[in-house]
Amino acid sequence: MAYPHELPELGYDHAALEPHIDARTMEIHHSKHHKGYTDKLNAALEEHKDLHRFTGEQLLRGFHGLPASIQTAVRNNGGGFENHRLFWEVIAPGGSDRPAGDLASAIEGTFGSFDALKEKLSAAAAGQFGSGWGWLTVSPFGSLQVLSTANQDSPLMDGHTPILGVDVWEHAYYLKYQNRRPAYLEAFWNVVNWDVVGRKYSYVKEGWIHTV
Ligand code: MN3
Repeated sequence: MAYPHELPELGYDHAALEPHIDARTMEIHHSKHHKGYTDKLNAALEEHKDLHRFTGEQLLRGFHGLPASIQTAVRNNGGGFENHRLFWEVIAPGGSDRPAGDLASAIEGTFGSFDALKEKLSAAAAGQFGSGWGWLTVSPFGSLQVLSTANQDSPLMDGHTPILGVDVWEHAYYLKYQNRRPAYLEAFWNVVNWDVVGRKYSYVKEGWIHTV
């Protein structure tokens, strides 16, 4: 039973990503915004008992087969629930500050270099009009891809598995960076935990439907 979906623990202090992401932003982002998506997802699913056994990831992967009456709620709040869950994991303190092993090779093969990937993902995230996310995904065909989505749309809805995401809603950076989204994106690279991203890449490549 995946329902009721639970707000995941951060697993680290709100201040752990200072000075790049400030403690107050982390606190509000996790305990208010992410909690809000979680609660609204549960409220929307309450009457849909047949969907209670599915995880957020499964609901999003099967999005186009959901009853029309619940699609908007799953898209917005299920997306918000899963997107933030991934986000807290990939910015967890510790871990390597650059990709290694198979992921490093795949990044070099696909984008030319690690720096080229950073540039491409930053540009996608900076160029996302309004609220949304920038992503590094494994496409349905196994290749690495950079893309952006609007609002809380998840790459899972289109068969991609996100292994790295950056939240570019203003609530993710406004207190410290105000309107300077590019400055936030520059700081973001200092907090990415490449051990986590590499582990996710390995799971996907091994054909797992991961929820790590
Ligand atoms: Mn957010």
